[in-house]
Amino acid sequence: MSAREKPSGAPLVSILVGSSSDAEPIAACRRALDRFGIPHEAKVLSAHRVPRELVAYIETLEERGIKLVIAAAGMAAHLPGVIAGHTRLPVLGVPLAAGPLSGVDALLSVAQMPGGVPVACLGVGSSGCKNAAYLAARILALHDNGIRERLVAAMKEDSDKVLQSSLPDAY
Ligand code: RP5
Repeated sequence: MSAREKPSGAPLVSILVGSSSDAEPIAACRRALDRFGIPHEAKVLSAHRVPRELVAYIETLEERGIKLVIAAAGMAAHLPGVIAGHTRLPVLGVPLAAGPLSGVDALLSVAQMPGGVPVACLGVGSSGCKNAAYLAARILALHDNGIRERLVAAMKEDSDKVLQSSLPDAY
């Protein structure tokens, strides 16, 4: 499947962000999921601004066949933790660099979950969003050969790119 082609079928991954202002970093996640052929849906739902609507949405996930959730938010980023409190699906949390603390606030909020309510915390920003997609692919590949094959191919492409790269002669 080409990087631009949208995977078809019922969504396996739900992507949630806290605000439409999070669109740019989360695009890296969506592109990587497309590359792995993983159908996904993406929504804006804030744990602070629309808490009731968020919970109502989380309650639909399992019955619709969603296998895991990727949740990204900035500032006092409670979105991944609140989701983890309302579902038994794995939650991958991405802290985003929004506001005056450039993501340190969100990093601590997403990483420091109390025992028994796990959120797998990725790095801050776009690279964390991209890694959330790669981690989702690794998890889904355990039971899906198609995803496993596309993941292996993508990892090979990534490695080849490094091996074919070089530094310019002038420095
Ligand atoms: C968080 O607050 C969002 O995830 C976003 O990263 C940040 C700022 O949101 P806006 O004020 O731009 O809507 O909830």
